[in-house]
Amino acid sequence: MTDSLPSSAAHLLMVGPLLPDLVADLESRYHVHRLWEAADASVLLREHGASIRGIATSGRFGATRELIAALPALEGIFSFGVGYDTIDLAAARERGVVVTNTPGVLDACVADTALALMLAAPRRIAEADRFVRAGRWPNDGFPLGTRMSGKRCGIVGLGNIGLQIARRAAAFDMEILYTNRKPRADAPAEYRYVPDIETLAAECDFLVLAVPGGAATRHMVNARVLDALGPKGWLINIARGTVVDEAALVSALQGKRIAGAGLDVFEHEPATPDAFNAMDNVVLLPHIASGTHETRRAMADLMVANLDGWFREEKVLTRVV
Ligand code: 8YV
Repeated sequence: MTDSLPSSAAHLLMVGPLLPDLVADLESRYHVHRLWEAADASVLLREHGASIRGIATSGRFGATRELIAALPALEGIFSFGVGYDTIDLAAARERGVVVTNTPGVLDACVADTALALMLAAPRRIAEADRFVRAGRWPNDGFPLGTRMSGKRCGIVGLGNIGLQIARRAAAFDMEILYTNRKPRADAPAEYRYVPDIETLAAECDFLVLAVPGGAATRHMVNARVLDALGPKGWLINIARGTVVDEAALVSALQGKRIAGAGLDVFEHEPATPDAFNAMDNVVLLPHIASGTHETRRAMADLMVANLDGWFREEKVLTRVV
């Protein structure tokens, strides 16, 4: 907390560490209380809870009903990230608390990451890198990969990120299929709508997840969907780990019932199943889809604009609730 700020500056509770530049920005404008650094969170909440008007958080740290209830003066929850499945929206609504996220600015980088995984897994890019570094090239042959371009790309959730994935995949001469709550009227006519995920999995080579997390999509990819994807199908997840029944995925991979996977998100991240470590047909990323200097800066700017907008004139740019 910076003492040189005017006492009229709003008090914010930061749930977990955010981008250092963003933290510095926020600390120059607001009285920031760092929840994750408190030796005892309940002591911090007892001492400062009554003066806290905003929560600064991210998709990773969220905001629970319990936390919202501990802050009687709370006006807004401002999240760094587009996904808000870890924020208790019902609790926010009940309290009349505004919730904002950072949509739009990260679509391109998240879609880029989906394509990176779609190339890396079947073309064995990460495995090939390990092969060269291990000094094996002079003595061993490297196995052939599987072609990605020209195959069928099945997108689950044709939102803004899904659309950007589709555009990129189309540039790789892929046929685009998608499932969504309903067909997207503004989607190019050549994108084929499939009413359910199991049929989509059966008809595509790459099943690419781009739906929001939360109760409605939990374990949408289960053993049946994976079996429909089949031994030549690849699962790509840049959405949320909870969308996939991870135990079923491990079992499908172990039984070679799908070809492989490219994963940026995990059901219990940052923990990942040990079984993945022995699988060369699985590419693992530590939830970095939006992790570029440019995109994280744009997300930070949008989050600050929401915060400043709210505390100056009760106006926000990207409201969820
Ligand atoms: C961020 C994300 O890494 O936007 C999201 O929903 O998952 C990512 O962009 C995350 O919000 C930061 O924790």
